[in-house]
Amino acid sequence: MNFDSSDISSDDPSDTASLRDFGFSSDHADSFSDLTSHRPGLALQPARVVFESNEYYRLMTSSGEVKARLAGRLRQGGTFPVVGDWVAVPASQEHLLLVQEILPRKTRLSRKVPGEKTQEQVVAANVDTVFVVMGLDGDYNLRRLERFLVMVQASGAQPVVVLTKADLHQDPIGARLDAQAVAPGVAVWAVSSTQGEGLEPIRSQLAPGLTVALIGSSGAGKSTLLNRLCNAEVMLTGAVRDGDDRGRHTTTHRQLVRLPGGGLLIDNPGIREVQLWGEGEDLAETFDDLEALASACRFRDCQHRDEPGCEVLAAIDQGLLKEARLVSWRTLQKELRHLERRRDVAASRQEDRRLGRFYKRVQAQKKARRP
Ligand SMILES: Nc1nc2c(ncn2[C@@H]2O[C@H](COP(=O)(O)OP(=O)(O)OP(=O)(O)O)[C@@H](O)[C@H]2O)c(=O)[nH]1
Ligand SMILES: [Mg+2]
Ligand SMILES: [Zn+2]
Repeated sequence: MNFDSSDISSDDPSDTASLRDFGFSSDHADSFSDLTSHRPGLALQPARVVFESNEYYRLMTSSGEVKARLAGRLRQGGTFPVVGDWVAVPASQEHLLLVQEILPRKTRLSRKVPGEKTQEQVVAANVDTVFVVMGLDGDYNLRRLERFLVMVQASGAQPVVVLTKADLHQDPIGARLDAQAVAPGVAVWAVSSTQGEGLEPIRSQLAPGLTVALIGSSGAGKSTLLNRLCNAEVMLTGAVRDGDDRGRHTTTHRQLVRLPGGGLLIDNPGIREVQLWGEGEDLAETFDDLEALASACRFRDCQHRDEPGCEVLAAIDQGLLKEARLVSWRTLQKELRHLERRRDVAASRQEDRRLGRFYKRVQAQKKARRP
């Protein structure tokens, strides 16, 4: 199927109108044409991944939802589609389609896989905005909030902080101000999803076709917020544990839901422990206040420990900057540097293995040529 951007303005509602509702743009149409032009024999159509669980996918196509799995070629290459991805699948009516191509991602929300492995896990793709959802109960933790913000900054999407359970907090306004202090330049909202309070700024943010992902700990109230914005029980929700307010990992798959107003919301399972996947520079925006101070320190390589003329320490002394924020910045910087080193090692190991295979092949060819 030849699919170019002029098709987007087609009046035929059975054609691309529904894809446009799911965020399909002329850029996507162009990359779809590029990607599929080298496979002329196969009639392909664009589709968006709206559900993923154990390599089983549901895709939105111009003629509705279809079920899909991954073509062997993609699996062998280790490339897996995630919710939010635009993909190419056969334009057929089969019961189960095989995903043939993944279109280049505009943004990718990633973290390091849990455990020791130095490997990226893409959580969601082609996300415009990420709501970092945090409950104003035992879940409220500014250091974890900073971590989530760095994760979003590294993705290329716009972060927004949504503090839920405002009805459970004695001073939600104070909590919101404290959160704002660690999120310079980021919108911070406090809401009660159960009572339906404070949701207006969120609703107005969710423009038709805009993709928003929800991330946060288990029990933060991501699915409850989604249900409230949908005015329907789309996702299951589950009570948090007494004592520590931790959730029970109620949501176990990722899903993209279209809201009545046209916005697109991706619900995710709760993140147990945010391990970053990014680079040192990804700290710059989240720690904009601190980095601005640091650039005015007398020494360019100031460590902000006890050096004379240190603007960071001066700001802490004057009560303009919390020391905890400096500690947090150091911790995250150390973690990202460590990750960069591990990634270099992993890349050189991969290169060694590639060379190893190459030499083996050469040896085998030599042997075969010997009389
Ligand atoms: N009081 C109050 N409770 C809320 C609010 N939002 C969510 N909850 C409750 O918090 C609990 C957890 O909510 P969920 O929406 O399941 O949390 P989640 O973030 O989706 O959790 P996982 O799916 O495990 O990641 C449920 O009992 C909700 O009723 C709120 O604004 N106020
Ligand atoms: Mg949930
Ligand atoms: Zn300094």
